[in-house]
Amino acid sequence: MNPGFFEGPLGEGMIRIAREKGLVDTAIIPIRDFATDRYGTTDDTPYGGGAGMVMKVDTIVAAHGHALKLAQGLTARTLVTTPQGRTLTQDWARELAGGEHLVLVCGRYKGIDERAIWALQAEEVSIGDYVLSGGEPAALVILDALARLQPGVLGDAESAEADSFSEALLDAPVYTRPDDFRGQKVPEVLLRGNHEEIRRWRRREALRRTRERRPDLLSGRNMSEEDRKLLNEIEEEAGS
Ligand code: 6GU
Repeated sequence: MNPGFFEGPLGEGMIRIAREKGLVDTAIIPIRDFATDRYGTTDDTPYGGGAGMVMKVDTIVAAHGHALKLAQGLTARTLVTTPQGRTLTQDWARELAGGEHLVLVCGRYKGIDERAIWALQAEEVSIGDYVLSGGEPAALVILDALARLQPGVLGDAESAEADSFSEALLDAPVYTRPDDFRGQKVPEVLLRGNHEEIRRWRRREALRRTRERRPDLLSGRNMSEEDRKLLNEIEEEAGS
């Protein structure tokens, strides 16, 4: 793992705000510090041959032991980043954010010795169906997703918003000044200032986008009377 990778991102944006408010505490543990030889070896060639290197189980277990010591008795959960893992979702993020302490082990592309998963009692996490060269960017993604869910990190308005994503709908489009950009106009309804009309419009556009871009999010869903009605209107429009 490359500790320098984290310096910039931890000092910016949402994660920085959460840390400054004392709502999130982070520690970067360079795995190399726990190498068992004097050359700082953290990986080795795979048994059975093949390309790439595999992270050594003894090193990982030692570094993990240190991470648990830093947790000072808090209940810790361990995640290992890997494209083979369970995909992170907002539901899982919410569950993880509610935990006391998280240890994130950044795997490298070829992976870590399988025995480390069991030794650490770890869960494997992926952030999507594509391959990163290392788990570090994935760890930052996970950290951002969890930091913004800590109570007090977001303002009230935003956190109410965050709750609305628990509905797993895509957002309606948003606009700001000017109301006419090279002939592209902001939808009238947003300029009129009728709040009930705006709420309904946003709901309709959220449903429309979700239907167009992520129909999978709508399929297994309990729909309110209003949503059903709006979706019917959308479907009639689309059909005609
Ligand atoms: Cl968590 N790690 C790596 N190396 N690649 C990934 C990933 C994680 N999630 C998607 N691709």
